Amino acid sequence: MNTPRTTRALVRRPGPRLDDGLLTHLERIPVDLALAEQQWRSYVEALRTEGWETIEVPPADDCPDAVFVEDTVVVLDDLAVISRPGADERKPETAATEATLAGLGYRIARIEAPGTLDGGDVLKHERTVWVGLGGRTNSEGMEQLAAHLAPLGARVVGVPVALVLHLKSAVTALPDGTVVGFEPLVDDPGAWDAFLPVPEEAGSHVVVLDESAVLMSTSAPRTQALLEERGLRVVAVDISEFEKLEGCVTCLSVRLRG
Ligand code: CIR
Repeated sequence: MNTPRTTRALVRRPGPRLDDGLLTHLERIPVDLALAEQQWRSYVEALRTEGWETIEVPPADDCPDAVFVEDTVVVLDDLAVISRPGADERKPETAATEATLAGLGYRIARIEAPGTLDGGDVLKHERTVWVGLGGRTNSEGMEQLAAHLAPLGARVVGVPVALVLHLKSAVTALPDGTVVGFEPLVDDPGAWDAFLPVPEEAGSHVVVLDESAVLMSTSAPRTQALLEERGLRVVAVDISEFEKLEGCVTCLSVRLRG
């Protein structure tokens, strides 16, 4: 891209209790904390290399899952909708995200009880916002999000999520809006007009870097090749320690545009 970009991303460094992170669908495998810290630094460095300014949300060392900062907020234009995580252990994570975004000048809205919503359940492409309804996000949370986003012209669509933790554990969108997912773990592949099956679970997870590039995990080499054949440039990072905790590349940042 030749035009200057004003893209920023929130990140949050892993804390000392990372190994106590919640698990829903996976058996626990011990996390190597030093390796996780190194992988996190490489992830942040990859974003920076791609032209993203990274902004750290202050750490929440009492919250093992705080590194998965995506779950604490949904940002559209100048509005930050602070989430209300479905897992009680994660509810304290949102305060510092809110303070950080307020400090950056974002308007703040909040998901309130009895609504619950994790940012990982929210997939956006242009003005369409799909919300995964499953273990973490309920219909009250989705309706509150829809009310906050409606003035910005966004259309919210609910989709079921039962086979994985979050909607974005199952599907994400390529820069052109094509939704990618590993079909055995997608509850309703028919929910999207343009759906591209990928051959690996981790291939479902892409972070859009720009119109022609995505960030992915090194755990999905066959999907990487598939996307490169489609003309995309793929930046691959090793996030094995976060994958042990049901995390993926999307969960580790919140992209802010504009
Ligand atoms: C959790 O269960 O909440 C964390 N161990 C993993 C969260 C991953 N976040 C995401 O998919 N957006």
